[in-house]
Amino acid sequence: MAHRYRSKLTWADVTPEEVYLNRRQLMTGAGAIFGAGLIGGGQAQAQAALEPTSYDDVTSYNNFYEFGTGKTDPARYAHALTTSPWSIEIDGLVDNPGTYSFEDVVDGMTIEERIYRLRCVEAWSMVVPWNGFELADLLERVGVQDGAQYVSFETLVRPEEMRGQNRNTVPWPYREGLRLDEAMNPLTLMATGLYGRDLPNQNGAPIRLVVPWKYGFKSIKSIVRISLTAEQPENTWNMILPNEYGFYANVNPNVDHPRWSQASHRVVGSGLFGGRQDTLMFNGYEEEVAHMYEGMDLTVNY
Ligand SMILES: Nc1nc2c(c(=O)[nH]1)N[C@H]1C(S)=C(S)[C@@H](COP(=O)(O)O)O[C@H]1N2
Ligand SMILES: [Mo]
Repeated sequence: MAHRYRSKLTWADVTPEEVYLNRRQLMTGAGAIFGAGLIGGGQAQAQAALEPTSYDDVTSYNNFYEFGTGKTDPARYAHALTTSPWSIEIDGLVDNPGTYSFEDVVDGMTIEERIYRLRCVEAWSMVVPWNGFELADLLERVGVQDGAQYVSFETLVRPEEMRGQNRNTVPWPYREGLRLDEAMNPLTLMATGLYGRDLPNQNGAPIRLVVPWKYGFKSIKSIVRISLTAEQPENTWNMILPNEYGFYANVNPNVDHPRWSQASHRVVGSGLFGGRQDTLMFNGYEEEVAHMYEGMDLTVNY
């Protein structure tokens, strides 16, 4: 496979700063570490000062309306979900459409660790060490046809196991979408685990999307359908509240939500540097993704 620039945080970036700086001094060519890091210069320093959100917080403070609207509902009720067997329908403008088992999808994929900040539109954030593969690798395997311009995703509908689906809080299935170039961006991950373990049900087992430069609602969980389309697909929060949530949902500290500021966020958990943090353009991933939005008015395409 052709070499592709892979940009990711490493454990070094999220180790408490003092430990990290000591480790750096022991390494030769330490500059390369920062150079290969997520973002350069002063922002890299800010990233280095982060520590990953604890496993407990990542798995007990969740949004997953299929199990209820409370932050602790998913951890309480998602165990009821059967995640094996699991199949994913891949259809639309692809060379090899079909129903793939979870095992088929993961087989042959390179599972890597990606430590990403997740920024919810509700103005809180976490740092999560995900395990997964690039969506681009899956799309290349199924063969994207000419004319495909978007990718849409759907979550499972199974009210017997997903108790929140017995209420019409959102129109089921939960759905999301990306422009094809966004889907092919090397940062876009299909996550199958976190902290080196299988994905807990409350985090979207057995497979979910992670798009770190977009608000968390784009990162759809427990995916059962992926479609390649010519038209821009619908996405759940835009369907419900179009004036508050757009299709793009790029993290942007300069475009406030109609009901609250997006300039800063609360860091979930009691980490070393917990508290509030300034929100960065594209959630800190500007270097990797800003080129995709050149010429677009991000206050219109919010
Ligand atoms: N199917 C589905 N996916 C979903 C959601 C949801 O309610 N249903 N919530 C989204 C929101 S708002 C956020 S912030 C993230 C939270 O991911 P986490 O619980 O793993 O931190 O999942 C997103 N994916
Ligand atoms: Mo969210």
